Amino acid sequence: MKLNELLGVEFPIIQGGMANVATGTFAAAVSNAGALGLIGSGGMDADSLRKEIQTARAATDKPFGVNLMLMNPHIEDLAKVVVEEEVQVVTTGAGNPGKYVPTWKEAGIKVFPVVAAPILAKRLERYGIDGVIAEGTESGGHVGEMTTMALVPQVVDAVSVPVIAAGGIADGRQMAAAFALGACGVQVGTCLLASAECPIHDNYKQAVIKAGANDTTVTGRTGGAPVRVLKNKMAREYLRMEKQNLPLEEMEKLTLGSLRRAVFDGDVDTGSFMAGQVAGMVKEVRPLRAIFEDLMNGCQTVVKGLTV
Ligand code: TUI
Repeated sequence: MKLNELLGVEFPIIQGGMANVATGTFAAAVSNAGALGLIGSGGMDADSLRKEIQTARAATDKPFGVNLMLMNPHIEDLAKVVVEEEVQVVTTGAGNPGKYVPTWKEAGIKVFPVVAAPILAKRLERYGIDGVIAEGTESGGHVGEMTTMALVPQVVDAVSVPVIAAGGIADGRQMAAAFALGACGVQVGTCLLASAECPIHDNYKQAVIKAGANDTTVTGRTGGAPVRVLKNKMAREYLRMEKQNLPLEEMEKLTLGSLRRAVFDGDVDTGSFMAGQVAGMVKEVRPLRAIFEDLMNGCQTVVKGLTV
């Protein structure tokens, strides 16, 4: 099954759920550029999600979806809003969405949970999900342990629904590799942070552009919520506190509101600049359409030119 046909979009590309970044306006811009846009509801409550869905609907006649971050304190309400607002696609992250899936499926929503291990993919298949997004630890934000290279084929072998690869994908070579691993499409986030349409502070875009191959790190491993961010003063301080085994509450003071400080204030010292390992490949701010066309054309060129 072709992912673009399954979703009713031009390219087999889904935008990552990026909390505080992916507004209704941004999701609509992604959909208008030919991929599947998602509203990142990670930092939202029910009213703000409803508003963003209405904004997206007014800005595009193409399909778009909502990403639900399962650690969101308002998750029960948000799970109802996507039904009431007749959202076409839901992706989930940072947990097991099993208990919500039957209601979403009854409402005709296409459901694609993000998983970081094959076991959860297998469990969720029984609930009637439409596909699964296998996200490797290369990605930005909340991450699992497995790499995309090891994870995707093992998820492909574990389930019979379509698999979408995520984590470490920013150009046509990586997109081609995802197809070679058995995926039917890709999810990208980091390479969209530096899009012209992305509504983040310019300091965030510049930090992604300036980042080199070794400039991300994972904070929060000790507390059980590992998050990949660009190295900065905040990240270094957090890692230092983790090494000292300081109490979780002390470290949480440091991260409280830190994603918002990055996205809205561009605070280069105390912000959490979530980004994946491919940040080192992102060199300039470009329009969404150009980013998607390059991914797609690059992928096709690579596939045609393979010699083994
Ligand atoms: O969810 C993400 N990426 C995110 S969420 C987020 S907001 C946040 N902010 C601060 C701390 C934590 C989160 C920023 N980035 N990606 C999808 C993803 N899901 N990655 C890993 C997982 C995952 C992990 C465990 C999915 C399921 C899971 O299951 C555990 C279980 O219950 O079986």
